Amino acid sequence: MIGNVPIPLADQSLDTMLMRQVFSTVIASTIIAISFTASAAAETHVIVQEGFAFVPSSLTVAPGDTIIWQRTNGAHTVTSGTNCTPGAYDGLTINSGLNSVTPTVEVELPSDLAEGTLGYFCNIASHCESFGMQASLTIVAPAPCIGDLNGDGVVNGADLGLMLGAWGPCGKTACIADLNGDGQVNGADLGLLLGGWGVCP
Ligand SMILES: [Ca+2]
Ligand SMILES: [Ca+2]
Ligand SMILES: [Cu+2]
Repeated sequence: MIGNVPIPLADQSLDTMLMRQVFSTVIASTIIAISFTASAAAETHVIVQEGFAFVPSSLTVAPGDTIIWQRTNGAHTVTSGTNCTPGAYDGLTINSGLNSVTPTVEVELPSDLAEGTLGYFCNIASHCESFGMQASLTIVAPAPCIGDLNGDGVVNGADLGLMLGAWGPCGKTACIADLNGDGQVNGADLGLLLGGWGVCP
């Protein structure tokens, strides 16, 4: 019976199938991880126009976040600038009506937007000058979370698995597990990952 070849052959092909399955799972996870890394940290914030005010009037956000302004009533604008004067912030200009035709203004902040204070106001008549209809966004870049390869806010076994799956020289595709950017996924990167183990700061 042991000399009967079909059994080992069947086992071998099963092993091969399993290996292929594991391999494609690793590839799929890596692709998912790349797309998650790009967007996982981004949040959406809603600011509501109430009378001659934007609520909340100050809000801390991160580059890459999406800001949504919602109208309650009247005709207003969302216009970047300070002291009721239109202007750009780090190359970003916002200027949109916030009225019955455009009751919602949505802006995705550039992922490389500089840290600082992005002022904006309503540029209708004297809403800003007379009624103080101005507000601001405080732009603060989040602390990097080295080793969080899948972008879920924690460095754990899932990230370790991704790193081990990408072990060795980087290919032509994105090499997200190459934490120190030297073109190799090896012990140096593993050390960085383990050093950041746990919940992201
Ligand atoms: Ca993670
Ligand atoms: Ca490396
Ligand atoms: Cu207004």
